[in-house]
Amino acid sequence: MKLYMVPLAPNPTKVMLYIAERAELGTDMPIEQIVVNTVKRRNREPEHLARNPFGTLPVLERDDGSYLIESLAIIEYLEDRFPQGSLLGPDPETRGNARDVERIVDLRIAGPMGSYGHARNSPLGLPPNPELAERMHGNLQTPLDYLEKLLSDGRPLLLGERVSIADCTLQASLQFLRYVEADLFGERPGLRAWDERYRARPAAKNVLRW
Ligand SMILES: N[C@@H](CCC(=O)N[C@@H](CS)C(=O)NCC(=O)O)C(=O)O
Repeated sequence: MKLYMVPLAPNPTKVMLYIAERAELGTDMPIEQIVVNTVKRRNREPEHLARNPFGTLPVLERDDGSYLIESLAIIEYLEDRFPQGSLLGPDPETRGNARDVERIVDLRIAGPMGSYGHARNSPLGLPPNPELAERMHGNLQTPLDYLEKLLSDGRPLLLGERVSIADCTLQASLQFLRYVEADLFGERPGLRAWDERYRARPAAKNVLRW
C-alpha cells in the first residue's frame, strides 16, 4: 500500500502517527509513504487529482490500486485490515470512547486550529485574517476546556493509559500550530503536560518534525 502525505499537514500527520503507534504496538503495516508537496501545489496536479478529485491529503492507495481519501476512513480501514493489536481498543466501550473523543478533537479543535493557523501565518501563503483568527480562538475555548477536564483525573493520555486515535489527531494539529508559532492552550496545565508526554513517545519522535 502507499500513503500519499505531506509531513506538516494535520490530516496526513494523524494517519502517520496512527501507523507509527501501531508499529510500536507490534504491527508493522506494509505502507510506503510518498510526499506530495502542497506548497508547490502538486496536490492540484492531474496525477494527484486522479487519486483524489478533491486534491487533499492523505490518500491511501490499496493493493488493488483503489484509493481511500478520508483520514479517519483510512485509519478505520487499517484497524479492520490489521485487527491484531488494534489501537481503537478491544471492546465496544473502549472503541466508542476513543471514537467519541477523536470526533470532538477533529471537528471542534483540529478544524478551528487549522483555520486559526492559516489566518495568522499561513504556510500556504493565504492572506492574514485577524477577524477569523479571533473567532476561531473563541470557538476553541469550550472544546479545550473539555479536554482539560478529561485530563484533570490524572490520566496520562486522552483516553486513559492507552494511546488512542484522539491523541494522534490532537498532536497532528499541535504540530501545525507550533510551525506557525501559535499557542492556544492558555492556562491549561493538563493539556500542556499531555503535550509534553505525548511528544516524548517513540511514535511521536519518529513522525513529528516540528
Ligand atoms: N476530511 C479530509 C480533509 C483532508 C484535508 O483537508 N487535507 C489537507 C491537509 S491537512 C489538504 O490536503 N490541504 C491541501 C488542499 O486542500 O489543497 C481528511 O480527513 O482526510
